[in-house]
Amino acid sequence: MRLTRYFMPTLKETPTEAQIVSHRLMLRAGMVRQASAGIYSWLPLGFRVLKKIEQIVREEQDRAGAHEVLMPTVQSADLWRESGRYDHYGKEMLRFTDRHGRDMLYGPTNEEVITDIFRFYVKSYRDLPKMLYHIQWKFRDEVRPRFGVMRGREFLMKDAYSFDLDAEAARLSYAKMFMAYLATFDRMGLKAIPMRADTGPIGGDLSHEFIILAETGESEVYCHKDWLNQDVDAANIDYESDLRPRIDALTQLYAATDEMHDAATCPVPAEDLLMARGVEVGHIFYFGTNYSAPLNAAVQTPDGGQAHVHMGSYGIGVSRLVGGIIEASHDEAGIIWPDAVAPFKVALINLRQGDAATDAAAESLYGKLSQAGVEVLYDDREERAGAKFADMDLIGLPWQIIIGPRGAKAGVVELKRRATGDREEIAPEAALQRVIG
Ligand code: 5CA
Repeated sequence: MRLTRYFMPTLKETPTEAQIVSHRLMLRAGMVRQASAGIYSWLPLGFRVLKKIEQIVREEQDRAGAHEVLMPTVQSADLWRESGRYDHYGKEMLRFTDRHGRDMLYGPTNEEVITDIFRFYVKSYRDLPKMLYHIQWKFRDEVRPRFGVMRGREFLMKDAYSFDLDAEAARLSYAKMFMAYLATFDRMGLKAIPMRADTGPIGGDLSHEFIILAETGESEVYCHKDWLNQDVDAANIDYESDLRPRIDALTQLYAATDEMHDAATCPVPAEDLLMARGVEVGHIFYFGTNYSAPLNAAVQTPDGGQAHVHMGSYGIGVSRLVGGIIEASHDEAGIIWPDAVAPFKVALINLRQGDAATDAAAESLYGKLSQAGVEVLYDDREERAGAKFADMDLIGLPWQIIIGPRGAKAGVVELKRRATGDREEIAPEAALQRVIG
């Protein structure tokens, strides 16, 4: 992509309304534009990151055996009256009536809609277990939308739902999602710590929040300091096996959110206990028959009876993750994208646009990078070198390849790794191999 043809409206000034670093950097990098309080348009650079995150989430859900569907954003109030949640949900729910006077709502979550789909089609224990998920916009009329996309009113969520014959089987599904979450966040370069959590308005008796540590996080958390070094070996998961022993081993180390933590009963000695702030990027729930009973989602059991299915629901804040990753990975100069979610892999910086030899060297390398399928953003603007460096450090692509008149003459480029600042002068061909490899 040539920057002169792209739409990346970076800002020089730090926007005053942004209180936390990820929000400031997202606005400055031209990733999002606020449309109204807590509601954002995604500009090209931000949208690319959102899509990358979404794709990793999708692949790990698929790997865990969940199947993707797409449910609507607009739901009928009737289903929520059936489940009993319509009156309780409160002001966070955006409610409206259609032209025929029917009560509608913009979905804050989808337990009711998915249970309605399930009960219509699935009638026998033989069809269980099933896990379905979708990645769809939600609306929650938060009292205080803040921190940019981290606490929006409209936000993108992956929500999955599991259906099982009984509590024992449902816990196996819960364990699959638990491990899928560790794998998902691991692939994004994040250390997400699962913590026993309160179930809130979703209900149920078993729940974990997945929290990444960041100073500006909204959640106060307590965990054993060894969590920071614990390797979850997330790449290596056999979803056909019972994952519970592995999870038990992992969760022997203490971790709890503020609501669940009790200093009096905490098993960790004070010197090993880490008190920190974090961002909740995922939340999973097992809630038995809380929805299947009122909505009458039942299947035939092996002995010929009928039983309400046991369900769980599993959320990931896809749009929140864009901000969360920046909170966890930035420096004074800007964002440092983990490779897996970077909007482009390489920034190709032409230091003297208009100089024939430099242009020729940059064009040639741009062609080769594109040919090799490397996502490259070519800064071909007629701008000062300092401004180009500042913009490219701000948007935080993993690699920078810098070409100036001196290097063009000598047949070398400078290759810089954004995360470490390491630089080396090498032949263009060698730089190409390095960023591919
Ligand atoms: N039905 C369940 C699981 S599918 C549910 O709604 N869970 S939740 O309320 O915990 O939301 C799931 C995830 O969505 C959260 O972990 C968080 O990462 C994200 N999320 C929740 N509210 C917001 C918000 N206002 N802005 C951005 N992300 C949010």
